Formats: sequence, C-alpha cells, structure tokens
Amino acid sequence: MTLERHPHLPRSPDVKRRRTAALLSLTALIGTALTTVPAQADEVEQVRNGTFDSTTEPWWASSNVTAGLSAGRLCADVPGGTANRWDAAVGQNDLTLVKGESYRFSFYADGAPADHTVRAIVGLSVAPYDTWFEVSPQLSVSGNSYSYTFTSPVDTTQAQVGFQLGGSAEPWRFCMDDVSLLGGVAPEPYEPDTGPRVRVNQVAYLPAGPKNATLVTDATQRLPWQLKNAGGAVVARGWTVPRGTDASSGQNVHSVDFGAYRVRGEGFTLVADGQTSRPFDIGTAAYDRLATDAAKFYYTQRSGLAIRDDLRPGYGRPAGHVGVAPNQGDTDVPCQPGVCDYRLDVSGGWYDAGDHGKYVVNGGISVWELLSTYERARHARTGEVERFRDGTLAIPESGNKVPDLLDEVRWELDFLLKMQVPDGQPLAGMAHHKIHDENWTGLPLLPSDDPQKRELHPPTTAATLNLAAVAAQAARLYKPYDPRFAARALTAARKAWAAAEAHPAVYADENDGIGGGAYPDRAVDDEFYWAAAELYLTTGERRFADHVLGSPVHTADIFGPTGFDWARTAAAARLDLATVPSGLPGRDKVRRSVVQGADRYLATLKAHPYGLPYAPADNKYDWGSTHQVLNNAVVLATAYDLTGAAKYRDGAVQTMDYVLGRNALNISYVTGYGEVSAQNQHSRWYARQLDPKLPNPPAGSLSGGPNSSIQDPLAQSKLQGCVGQFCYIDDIQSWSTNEITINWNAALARVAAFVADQG
Ligand code: 9MR
Repeated sequence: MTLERHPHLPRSPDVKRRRTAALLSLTALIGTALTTVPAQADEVEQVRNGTFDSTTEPWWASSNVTAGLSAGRLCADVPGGTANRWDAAVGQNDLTLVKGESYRFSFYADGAPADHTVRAIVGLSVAPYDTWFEVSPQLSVSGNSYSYTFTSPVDTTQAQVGFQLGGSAEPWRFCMDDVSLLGGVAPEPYEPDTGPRVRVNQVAYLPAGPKNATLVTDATQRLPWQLKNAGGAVVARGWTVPRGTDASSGQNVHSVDFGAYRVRGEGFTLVADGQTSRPFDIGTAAYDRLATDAAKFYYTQRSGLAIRDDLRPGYGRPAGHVGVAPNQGDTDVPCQPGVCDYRLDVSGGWYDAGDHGKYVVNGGISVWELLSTYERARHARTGEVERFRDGTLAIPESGNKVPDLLDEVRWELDFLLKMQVPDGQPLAGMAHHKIHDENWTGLPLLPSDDPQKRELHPPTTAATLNLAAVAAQAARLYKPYDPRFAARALTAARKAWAAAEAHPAVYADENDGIGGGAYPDRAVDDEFYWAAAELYLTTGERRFADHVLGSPVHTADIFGPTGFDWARTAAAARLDLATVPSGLPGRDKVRRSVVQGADRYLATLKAHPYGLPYAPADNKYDWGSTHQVLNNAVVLATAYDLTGAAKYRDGAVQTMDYVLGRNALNISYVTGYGEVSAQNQHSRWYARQLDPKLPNPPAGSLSGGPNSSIQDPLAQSKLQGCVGQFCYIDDIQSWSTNEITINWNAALARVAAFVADQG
C-alpha cells in the first residue's frame, strides 16, 4: 500500500517550539548519558524519509486509513470500530536489522482526541509477523517525542517499523514526524531501581515466626539497626551480621534478625546504614488473603467459559475457544497433520500461562500441587481444612457444597480426561501431550480473539502418566463429593497406566515448539513412579506398591538444588507416600528421605544471606526459579508436618520473605503484594503494559522470576551478563523471566496456605 502524495505544507512555528521543549527535557533527563557516551562513528539511519519534508513515500497505510502530509508531518485519519490494533496502521517495510546490534527507535507523535494509544513496533513485515520491539505510549494532543533503545535478536532485511492504530470505537487522528531507527548506537545500560538497601519481606512476618532482613552495604563491620513502628517509634534494636559477598547477587551484604520482636501491627520499617526499608506488617492476615488469591488465579485462567466480572471485577471477559469466531474453538479439534484422523472435544481446562496453549504435562503437576494443598490440610497437624471450603474462591460453583478448591481443580481435571485417546483408536488410553495454536500469536490477544487453528499434538508417555497420577489422586479426594466422577477418574487412571506400560518410551519432540511450548521430557522413570504411587495410595493394590518399591527412583536422592517441577515429578510421589496414610512397607524410610532433603534445604537457607533454600549449581537460576524456591519450601513444610520440628516450619515460612521482597531487586514477585511488586508479567490478556484498557495480572499472580538463561530478546538486550538474582525484568516482553503459569502459582498457593496455617 502506498500513500497518496500531498503537497508539502510548512510546519507551524508553534508546533516546532513545543517539540523543541519536549526534546530538551528528554535531553535533560538523560543528560549525563548523552554527554559521556560519544556517538559511535558508524551510527546509520535505517528509516527512509522519516521527516516527511515533501512526501510520505515510501511509507504505507492500511486501506482503511487516510494518511498524507500535513504541516510537514504524516497524519492519519483512523476509522472507529476496528477490533485489533493491527487492523489500522501506517508503516515502512524492507528495513535491515543486524543481530546483536542496538538501535535507537525514536519518533514524534500526537493524537486527537486525547489519550489514544499507538502501538509502535519493530518487527517482521511478513508472516509470522514476529515483534522484536514494541511500545504503546498514550498520546497527547500537543505531541511528544519518544525514544527507545533495543537490541535486535535477528538478522533480517524484511524488518518493518509499524504504527498500529486500530482498536478504537471512535475515529481519531494520528500524526507523526522525525521517525528514526538508528543502527550502531551503544546499548542502553539498564539499571533496575532497587530502592532502599534494607531488604525485607514487604508483606508480613508472622508474629511468632522468624523475622530476617538483608542489608546491602559496603561496610565490612557490623552496623546498628532499628525496628520502627508505624508512628516512627523505635520498638527494637540490634546489630547486623556481616555476611561478605553474596554469590547470588554479587553484593556485599549483612543480615538482620529481629525475630525476638513479636508484637502485631502494620507499617513497620527497618532502619540501618541510613536507609529505611519498605513497610511491612507483623501479622497473619496477609497470608490468609494470599493463599486465597493464589488459588483464585485459576478461575481467570479458565478456557471455555466467560469470566464473570461480578466474580472478578475488572477481569470479566468472553469465553475463549468455544468455537465462536474468530476462535476456531476447542470443541472439535483435529490432530496435527498425520498424527491422527479423529477429532476431540478438548474444551475447558486452564490456559497454561501467558499463551493460549493447554498442556497435559504442566496441567498434571499443577493439579497435583493444588490437590496436595487440599490433601495436606486433611492430614497435617496445622492443616486448616476450612481454608478452601465452599464459597471461599468466588467461582461459579461456589455454593454447591463442594470445597471451592476441588471445584476449581475439577475444571482442569475434566479437560485432562478429554485429552485421553478414545477406545478403538491407535494408542487408546494414552494422553495427547498438548493442544495449542498452529502458530504463535502476538500480544495482546484475548483468548476469545485468537483466530489460530488449534491442533492436538501426539500422545506421549509423560502426558499419559501425568493423567494416570492426577486422575488416581482425584479418585480418592473427590469420592466423598462425587463418587461417580471419582470412579470415572480411577478408570481413566488405570487405563492410562496400562497404556503407558504398553508404550513406555513415546516422547514429545523437543522441536515441537511452534505456536506453543514443547514441554519435552525424555526421562519418565519419575512419572512412572509418581503414577504408581498415586494409584497405590488410592487403591492399595499390590501391583502398584511393587512398582513403587521396585523403582530406582524410590530410593534415589531426588531433593536437588532446583527442587521439582513439571519435568521432575518424583517429589510429588515421595511427598505423598510420606504423608498420605498407607500400609506401604518401608514407609518410615520414605519419611526420613523427605526430612533429609529438608535438612539440606535448611542448610542452604542458613548459609544464604538472603535466607532462601535455593543455591543452584554455578548460581544458574532456572526458568521459573521463584516456584522452585517455593517447591523447596514445600519439602521443608512437609518435614515440619512429619516431625513437628520448628526449624523446618521456620525455614518454609522464611522462604516467603525472599518471594515477597527480601531479595537483590527489592521486588515482590507476587502481583499486588508488597509496596513494589511484579505487575507486567507476560500474558496475552493481562497486557496492561501494552494496552491501558486491559488489566494487569490479578493480585496473587506469581512471576517466574530470575532466569540466568534469559532466552527472550528483551531480557537479552537489558540483562546481558546478569548475576543470579538480577536476571529478571518486570516487562511483559520478557517471557523467560516474567511469565505467569498454572504450575508456578500452584507452588505459591501451597506454601501460602502452609504459612497461613501457622498463624
Ligand atoms: O516452564 C517451562 C520451562 O521449564 C521450560 O524450560 C520452557 C521451555 O520449554 O517452557 C516453559 O514453559 C512455558 C511453556 O512452554 C509454554 N507456556 C508458557 C510456559 C512458561 O514460560
């Protein structure tokens, strides 16, 4: 598409003055950087005719947009009534980007009437339209200049600079000028704002629990600290303990222990080295709320039904993937070509994360951890069975006399059962690994707006065993409420077990990562062990006990530094064998193995100046590290449940401090908890960072947190060379450090419920 040519009109002097002022203030803001970093010799402009002095060539506009020259700018009249932002756009194609090179993307823009948003992108001009950089500033009528630096993750000659203008109900007018994409600039150093150097749990310490903090300081000798109440009165004081250099952050730190203070209250601060911490409470209420919010997270992840705004104010949305256009629906889904010739209704379930995919492997561990939260409450000395009773989670099923947590998990279980290959088909009884879009989609995109074809991917042994494990676990827990469902679940579990035994080595293709995550897992001994354990605990049958006792996993040391997760599931079995009553021979030894694992995590926590039970080899924080930290706390909590020894309880409780702000970045990784918390997690529908009309993730959403491998381009451009805890950025584009997922939030719900139970 090409614009019509318009005669050149001089820009009004008024406009020019305003723009100079805007540029000046920008220069003042970043003044030092501009004067100390000399312009590199080889800075090269990539955009052609960004100044619109006499023509708009070679810029294009979508056919519904009327664009042309106006006062030496490009102005575009945008129609109202388009759905997506890319439904109306102007842009320029055929730009060249060099992988690893940094670019400064800058432009001037205004919009009338006020408060319209432009989505400015640098991306691929052809399918699949990858976006490498994007921003969505809200425009003013008087205009502003914008400038950003990013690093290209690719080599291409097909890049595009695009200004997406659609999605407005009303027509509006957009104008731009001085569009520039300057190559060869110096990468912009990223300095996270870490606030005061006294690092605390920004939410709450338990009155009778441990209370620890970390001070970042150059001082090598001990320093005095003071605990102040909300009125500023000093209520406790003491001395810091110098801890040297912390490997996980590279910082010189001291630790502070103020556990002797046990008075409840709000708005405490800790003062040391001239710094005042962010405020915190001493009390239990926040953990009751957090346990509930962490579990409420799942309703808004539901696929296949409309989310009610009366139940989640601000989060109502139409049903996703029920077959209403533009969705192709999950009610009648084919396999990938060549995989099968039947179609399945696999509607329902939870969306995995920030994407619209649904994966049996990850669904399995998520269901397990939520059901184990429920099951623990029934067996543990401090278990609070009423916590997730009927009516606690504000879901459509509230009021049906079934505990809300079971209702919520049932939504996923019903989906998992639908993923089982039907009788009479090849591989009957196995479970399809996953179902998701044929191609990756961009952000933002409501589930109901996803136009992609949905496809079933091949069955795998891992998925089949996930199904066997959680369907067996469900069979014992739902029996009092819905015996028919319990029986159906057990039948499905047995069938899945038999199918896995018949096909013990069918693996997901690790390259099957287009349109959804691969979730590859070629080590399934642990899934066999887990499924056998759950089947045994539910049925008591000898053959399942035999499998458990004969498995090398049963006696292996499974409590390693990075805990357990969707791919490493042996701990799910071991913890349940240790805690769910059964007649398993050698059960004492199983229980001892959990306590030994906990001893190791406790030693890690004690040695760590930030007090977390996580010290991965080579300081390499893993994808979703926050939930691995929390899963290590689950082992500590279980050791407390088994032994009653306070040191394990305190270890689990103390782990929350790290997650809620006692860390190198001084950030709470749980949205809405703590003065500064993660809020821009990668999600297609909680995409407020990209579209102010959309919400942030709901309170109680756990971010994946630091990930040393920084796989996404945004993190790569900002965090190159980061140390451990610093490999994180609260940006929606950082899908490898800042996503939300159903399995991570399950770990949060599990530990938050435990901590709340200690009140
Ligand atoms: O959490 C998963 C992580 O352990 C894997 O290393 C990574 C790559 O396979 O995938 C992560 O899971 C993502 C999944 O593939 C797709 N949905 C979002 C998940 C979280 O990022």
